[in-house]
Amino acid sequence: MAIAFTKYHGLGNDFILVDNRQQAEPCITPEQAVDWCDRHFGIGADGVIFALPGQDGTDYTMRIFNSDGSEPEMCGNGIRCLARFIADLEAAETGSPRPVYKIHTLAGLITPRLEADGQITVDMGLPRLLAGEIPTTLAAPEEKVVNLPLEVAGQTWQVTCVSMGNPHCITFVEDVATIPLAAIGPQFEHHPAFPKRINAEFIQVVRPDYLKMRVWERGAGITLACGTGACASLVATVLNSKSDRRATVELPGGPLLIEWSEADQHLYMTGPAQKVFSGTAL
Ligand code: ZDP
Repeated sequence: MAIAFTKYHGLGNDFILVDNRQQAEPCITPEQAVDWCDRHFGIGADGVIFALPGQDGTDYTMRIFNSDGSEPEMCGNGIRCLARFIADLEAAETGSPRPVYKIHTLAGLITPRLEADGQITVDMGLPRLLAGEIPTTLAAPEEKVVNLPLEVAGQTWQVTCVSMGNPHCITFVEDVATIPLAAIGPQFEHHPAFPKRINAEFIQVVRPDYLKMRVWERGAGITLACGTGACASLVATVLNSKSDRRATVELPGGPLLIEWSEADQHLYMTGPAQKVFSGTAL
């Protein structure tokens, strides 16, 4: 069956967007998503994102399949792409897209806002810090995991764990450029301490308001950017008294501005989302 799609990226984290507003379930299977994401035999992307009808009073629902077919709870760069995609759909249909959308996700309500300068700011909600919420067995379920030792690849790493709806494990390093990410990333992802696997971020604190990050993503491997990972990393740097509550996080694909609000304790992420091309998958 021919299915129309549009490809977008947020800082090189690229997604195939599908207008799935006619039905509540994604119109392709996880197995098809794996084929679509293949960079040689398919369209090529880090994931497939579906714009579904809203629920619980929201405007739309977002679901996403990673490039390995697994389904994450949330996706920060992806929801900026979704907001741009919806705005493009609404502009074509009504001529006047709304600037703010309430999006239902498996991580709860997420609210992207289109800014006048073309950037998108997303209210990413509250971080979750308890080991049971991550989930991880590195501490008792009601305890936080801040600067605790984890054995990976014959080395002891001091890690901090944060959930943005999806699970993240953050490690501070002197120099992100020298981390053997392709070798150690899978060993973090599949470590038995993480029953739902993990996204692994490596952070170099350049200044309290400027962090450098590299990421190994659960279900997608090395990617150029990870919005939930940048938010989780800012929370981890604050918990370790290494950064301000507002910082630029520089990813291989470019910078995101992240703020952990004092007022409502939500994470706010500002960054771009760009359309690349539209097509039909056969
Ligand atoms: O949690 C996971 O399985 C991630 N691979 C989801 C995707 C995260 C993403 N890169 C982001 O920007 O938050 C899309």
